[in-house]
Amino acid sequence: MVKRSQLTGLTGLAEGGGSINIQGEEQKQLDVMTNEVLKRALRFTGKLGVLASEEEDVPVDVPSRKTDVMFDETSKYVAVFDPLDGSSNVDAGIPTGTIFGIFEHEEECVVENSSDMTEDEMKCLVNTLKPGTDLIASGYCLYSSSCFFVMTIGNGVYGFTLDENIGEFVLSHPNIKIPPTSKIYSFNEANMPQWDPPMRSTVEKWRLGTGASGNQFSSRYIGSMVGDVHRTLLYGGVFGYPSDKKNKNGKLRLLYEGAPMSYLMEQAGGLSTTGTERVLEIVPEEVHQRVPIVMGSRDDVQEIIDAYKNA
Ligand code: P6P
Repeated sequence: MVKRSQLTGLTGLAEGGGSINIQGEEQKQLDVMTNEVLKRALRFTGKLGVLASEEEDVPVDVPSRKTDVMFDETSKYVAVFDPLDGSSNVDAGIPTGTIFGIFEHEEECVVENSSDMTEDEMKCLVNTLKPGTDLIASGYCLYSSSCFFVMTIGNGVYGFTLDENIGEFVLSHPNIKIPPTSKIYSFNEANMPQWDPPMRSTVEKWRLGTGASGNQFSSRYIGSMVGDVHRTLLYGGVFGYPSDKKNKNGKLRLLYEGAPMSYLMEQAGGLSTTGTERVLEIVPEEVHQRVPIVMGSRDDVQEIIDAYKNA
């Protein structure tokens, strides 16, 4: 859908701009459609108890299908996802991606109709949403020069590439490990004057080649988290959206962007921090809460952590 969107009129805003999601962002047509595709595919598994999406105001309880022979009450999961992260880039053909995380689903939230939930039902569904340390799987799909599928189930990071000739994802990166040090930082540098001093001073050193590694860094930033994270995993580097004066919690969402990507990063031997705490340990209080994130090559992210500690 993404690849052909230029030809099928699927670029541009949903409902001519009238569709605003809970983030207060104008939804693209593809935001809405990819969200539906993902919900339908996940429902079809019969294994899903709850899902939370960037494009859904509140978590959606997936009605049990007792009649379905595949249905198995005990193996319900919670899926959290951003169906098309970086969608504002689609119209220009810049890489975008889907980010997902999977949790076990213990809480039994019987929600008749998730559009008019009671306070308790809402609390129950939000309780279903756990810290990143509870993730049992996470990953992303990157729609770029190739279509990549990168995932972890807690025992390393595996990367697949879609072979369109056979319509299958082929294991192309059997064991992704991020280089411990790097020469690439990946931030929206326009926000640098607003960053916390430890963040600003460290990146200024990297620019001058006077940081801990002595490496002269270069800047790479495509404004699409999945593409920036994929390059960081393969080449090494430090990607992030740190806290700044305007946005104390940065811009990225904890549940379906920060935590799933942090799980991958740690599984690949990297680190992911807010500057002062490990992203995976943050317990969500609100489905769409934002989190400051600096993730990537272990030694370089450690330099940021140390700078915050010393400050
Ligand atoms: P900015 C895309 O909108 C996104 O959520 C991430 O994919 C990306 O890393 C970030 O926002 C880009 O934000 O403010 O630098 O354009």
